Amino acid sequence: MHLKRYRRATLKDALRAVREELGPDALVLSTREVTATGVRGLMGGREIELTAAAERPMVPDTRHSDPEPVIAARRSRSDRAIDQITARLEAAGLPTDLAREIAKSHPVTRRRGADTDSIKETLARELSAIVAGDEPYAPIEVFVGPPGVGKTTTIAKIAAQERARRGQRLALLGADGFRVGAIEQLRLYADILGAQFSAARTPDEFARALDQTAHPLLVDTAGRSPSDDVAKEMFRALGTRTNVRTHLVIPATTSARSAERLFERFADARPTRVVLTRLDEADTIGPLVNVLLARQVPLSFFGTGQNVPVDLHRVTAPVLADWLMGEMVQGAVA
Ligand SMILES: Nc1nc2c(ncn2[C@@H]2O[C@H](COP(=O)(O)OP(=O)(O)OP(=O)(O)O)[C@@H](O)[C@H]2O)c(=O)[nH]1
Ligand SMILES: [Mg+2]
Repeated sequence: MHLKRYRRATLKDALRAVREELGPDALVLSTREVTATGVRGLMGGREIELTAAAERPMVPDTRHSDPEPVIAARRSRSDRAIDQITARLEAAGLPTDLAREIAKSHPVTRRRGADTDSIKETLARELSAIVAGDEPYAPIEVFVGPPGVGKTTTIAKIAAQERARRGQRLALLGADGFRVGAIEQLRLYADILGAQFSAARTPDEFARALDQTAHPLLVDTAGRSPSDDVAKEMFRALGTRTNVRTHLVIPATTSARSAERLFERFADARPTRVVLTRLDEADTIGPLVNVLLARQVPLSFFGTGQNVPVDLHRVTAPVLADWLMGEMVQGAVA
């Protein structure tokens, strides 16, 4: 659809110009009387402004060069502005379709020459569904995920930050009783922090520990799939409780496909949050954002390095937007 605006002395003149340029099928969208341009306008002269639309491209008019910007041109300027924002978001690693959707939701009046801050505001707004924010702890917070992704480290960072910030001591439960040293690592952190610690090696011990340990309780699990019999029973014990929030811990370097597989593998654990670790090693988290949006699972924490406790951040909308636009958060903001 091609739009063009005409200004002529009379309606008849304007209609003739439309027919000559856009053909007999052109559609007149609006007409109005306006102050004439130039000297005639200064003398109080009036003229007709007519807007018309046609299916076919406009024929260049060499007889009457219209000084008014045409609406079609204005449209394409807006498209170009969307293209530019899309390109910025793609450069940040967001998949093209998602980048374009977000660019389109950028306020129309701020599209041209959009600065990074305004793009971050739009990102923060559009991605709020996958941000857990500064929510209070559930009585039982469980961390599951494949081996070596940073479950124990994440728990230690959370407990240490809470201790430092609010003097709150979160209790720790090690349900990873199958590997020598696995529980000891968590026990050591609990000792340092003066936190209550318990360990569970069997599903019975696990159920007892969930009831008897103080809350909020952070639960570390074995880095194995819940399809293992013992882990399965433990997850079943958790599934019967309403006071549990389960976080799936995934390295930020995971591909979208692998993340999908992890969600399937840990489906029994019913994760309702995702912790991304190793952001310090990832170029972008754009593809994972897409997976989380599709599943509507919010991000709870970002792990940004090996240092306990500073390399952990609660995921708020501005924090997520900062990371996506390549502006990393420094220091603890949990
Ligand atoms: N670079 C980087 N390393 C991390 C991060 N989080 C954890 N690590 C490191 O990853 C390694 C494994 O961390 P753990 O916390 O033991 O991982 P886990 O998931 O508990 O491992 P398993 O108990 O064996 O399943 C350690 O060397 C951590 O220091 C992170 O955000 N960035
Ligand atoms: Mg561990």
